[in-house]
Order: sequence, then C-alpha cells, then structure tokens
Amino acid sequence: MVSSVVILAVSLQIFAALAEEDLGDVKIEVTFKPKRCIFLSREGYFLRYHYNGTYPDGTKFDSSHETDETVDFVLGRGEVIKGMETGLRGMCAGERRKITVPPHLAYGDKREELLEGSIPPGSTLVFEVELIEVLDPMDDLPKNLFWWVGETPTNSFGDSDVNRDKKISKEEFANYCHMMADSDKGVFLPGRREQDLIDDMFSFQDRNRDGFISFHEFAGPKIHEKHDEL
Ligand SMILES: [Ca+2]
Ligand SMILES: [Ca+2]
Repeated sequence: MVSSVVILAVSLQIFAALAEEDLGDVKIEVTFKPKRCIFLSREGYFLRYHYNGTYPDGTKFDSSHETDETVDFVLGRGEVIKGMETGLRGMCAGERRKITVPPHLAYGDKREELLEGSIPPGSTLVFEVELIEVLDPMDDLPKNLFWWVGETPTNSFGDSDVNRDKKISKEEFANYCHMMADSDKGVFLPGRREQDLIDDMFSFQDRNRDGFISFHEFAGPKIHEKHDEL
C-alpha cells in the first residue's frame, strides 16, 4: 500500500512538473493540499472556486468572498482568463493555490471593468484560489445542476430528441429542461441563471464539442431504441 501511494505521489509530481513547464509564465504555488487528493481537475470538468485577487504589491482588486459567489465554470472552454485555465489544472477539491498570472495571460493591454473599479492595462494578477468542487461531467454533473422530482424519467434522451435525429441540439436540450421544470418534474440548482445551468450541462455532455449531445455522450436516463436505426 505504501509503495503504491509513493508511486502515485511521484507520478503526480511528474505531472505537476510537466504541467508547469507547459504553463510557461504562470506561476503556481500550492499553499494547501488535502490529504485525500486523487480526483484532479482536467479539461471538460466543472470547477467551482473562491478567490482573492490582488496585484503583486498585495493591493486587492477583487474577491469572490465579498459577494460569497463562487466562480463556476467548465475547464478548457476559454470561460476564464488563460492564466487561470492553466493555473487551475491538475487540482483537487479543497486544494489552495496562489496563481500569479502575467498580463498577456490575463487581460493584456485592455482595461478590465469590474463591478467596483477596474484592472489597469498591463497588470500582473495574483489569485489566491480555493477549489471548492471538481465534478466529472459524466458522473456528477446533471444531478448537481438539475434534480429530478419524484420519479426519474426512463428515457430523457428520447424525450428530448424531438426531431428524432438521434442527437440533442442545444434548443432541444433547453426545451426539455424547461418542460421538466415547468411541470414540476425537475428543479434547477437555485442561485444561478437557468440559461447558465443549461449551457453548462450542455457543454459538459457535448464532449466532442460538435454542438450536439449524442446518445453516447448523454449522461441522463436513456434507452437505446434499436428500431430507430433501421
Ligand atoms: Ca435532435
Ligand atoms: Ca457531441
């Protein structure tokens, strides 16, 4: 057991070293590592984190703790600045990092407007991050962003695929989620815009990013309808 733990630790270190080389200019300091750290963030995973943002001299520009609203996003989709896309990789839930992002991997020469104030052009940014949650979309996501009320449907895939082309478009997916919510058969995660939840659920499942959820990709209840293939 000891040896397998050591091997795991060594391989994680190698992974971290490789990742750091790739990151180039993003500086990552791990400030807290939970004892249990096996499930690591990677592209396509859903992450939820808190951060304090400062300039290198320690002056604060922003903090998610003030509004108590975490940043929720899917890694690898360009939803956050490039420095954070790389800085949040290979990280486990509960882990804390100090991520220093140079301007060209943050907002570059642009001024970034915030709710209060703005970030001047050419700023290096320091984020003290705590990763709250890492979810593998195939395993965890739909049930965390959308709950079934009462009985789980048996074939959400077939029910969503209104035009019967055996793939689910964004529109079909959104319509189905709204239909379930409107008829009290499902509930969206409270506290976030429904459209954002739908976007996230959709992009988690559309793994090859072709704009459709295939039968194979679909993470909800589904029945393979063989006769459709004839
Ligand atoms: Ca369809
Ligand atoms: Ca797809």
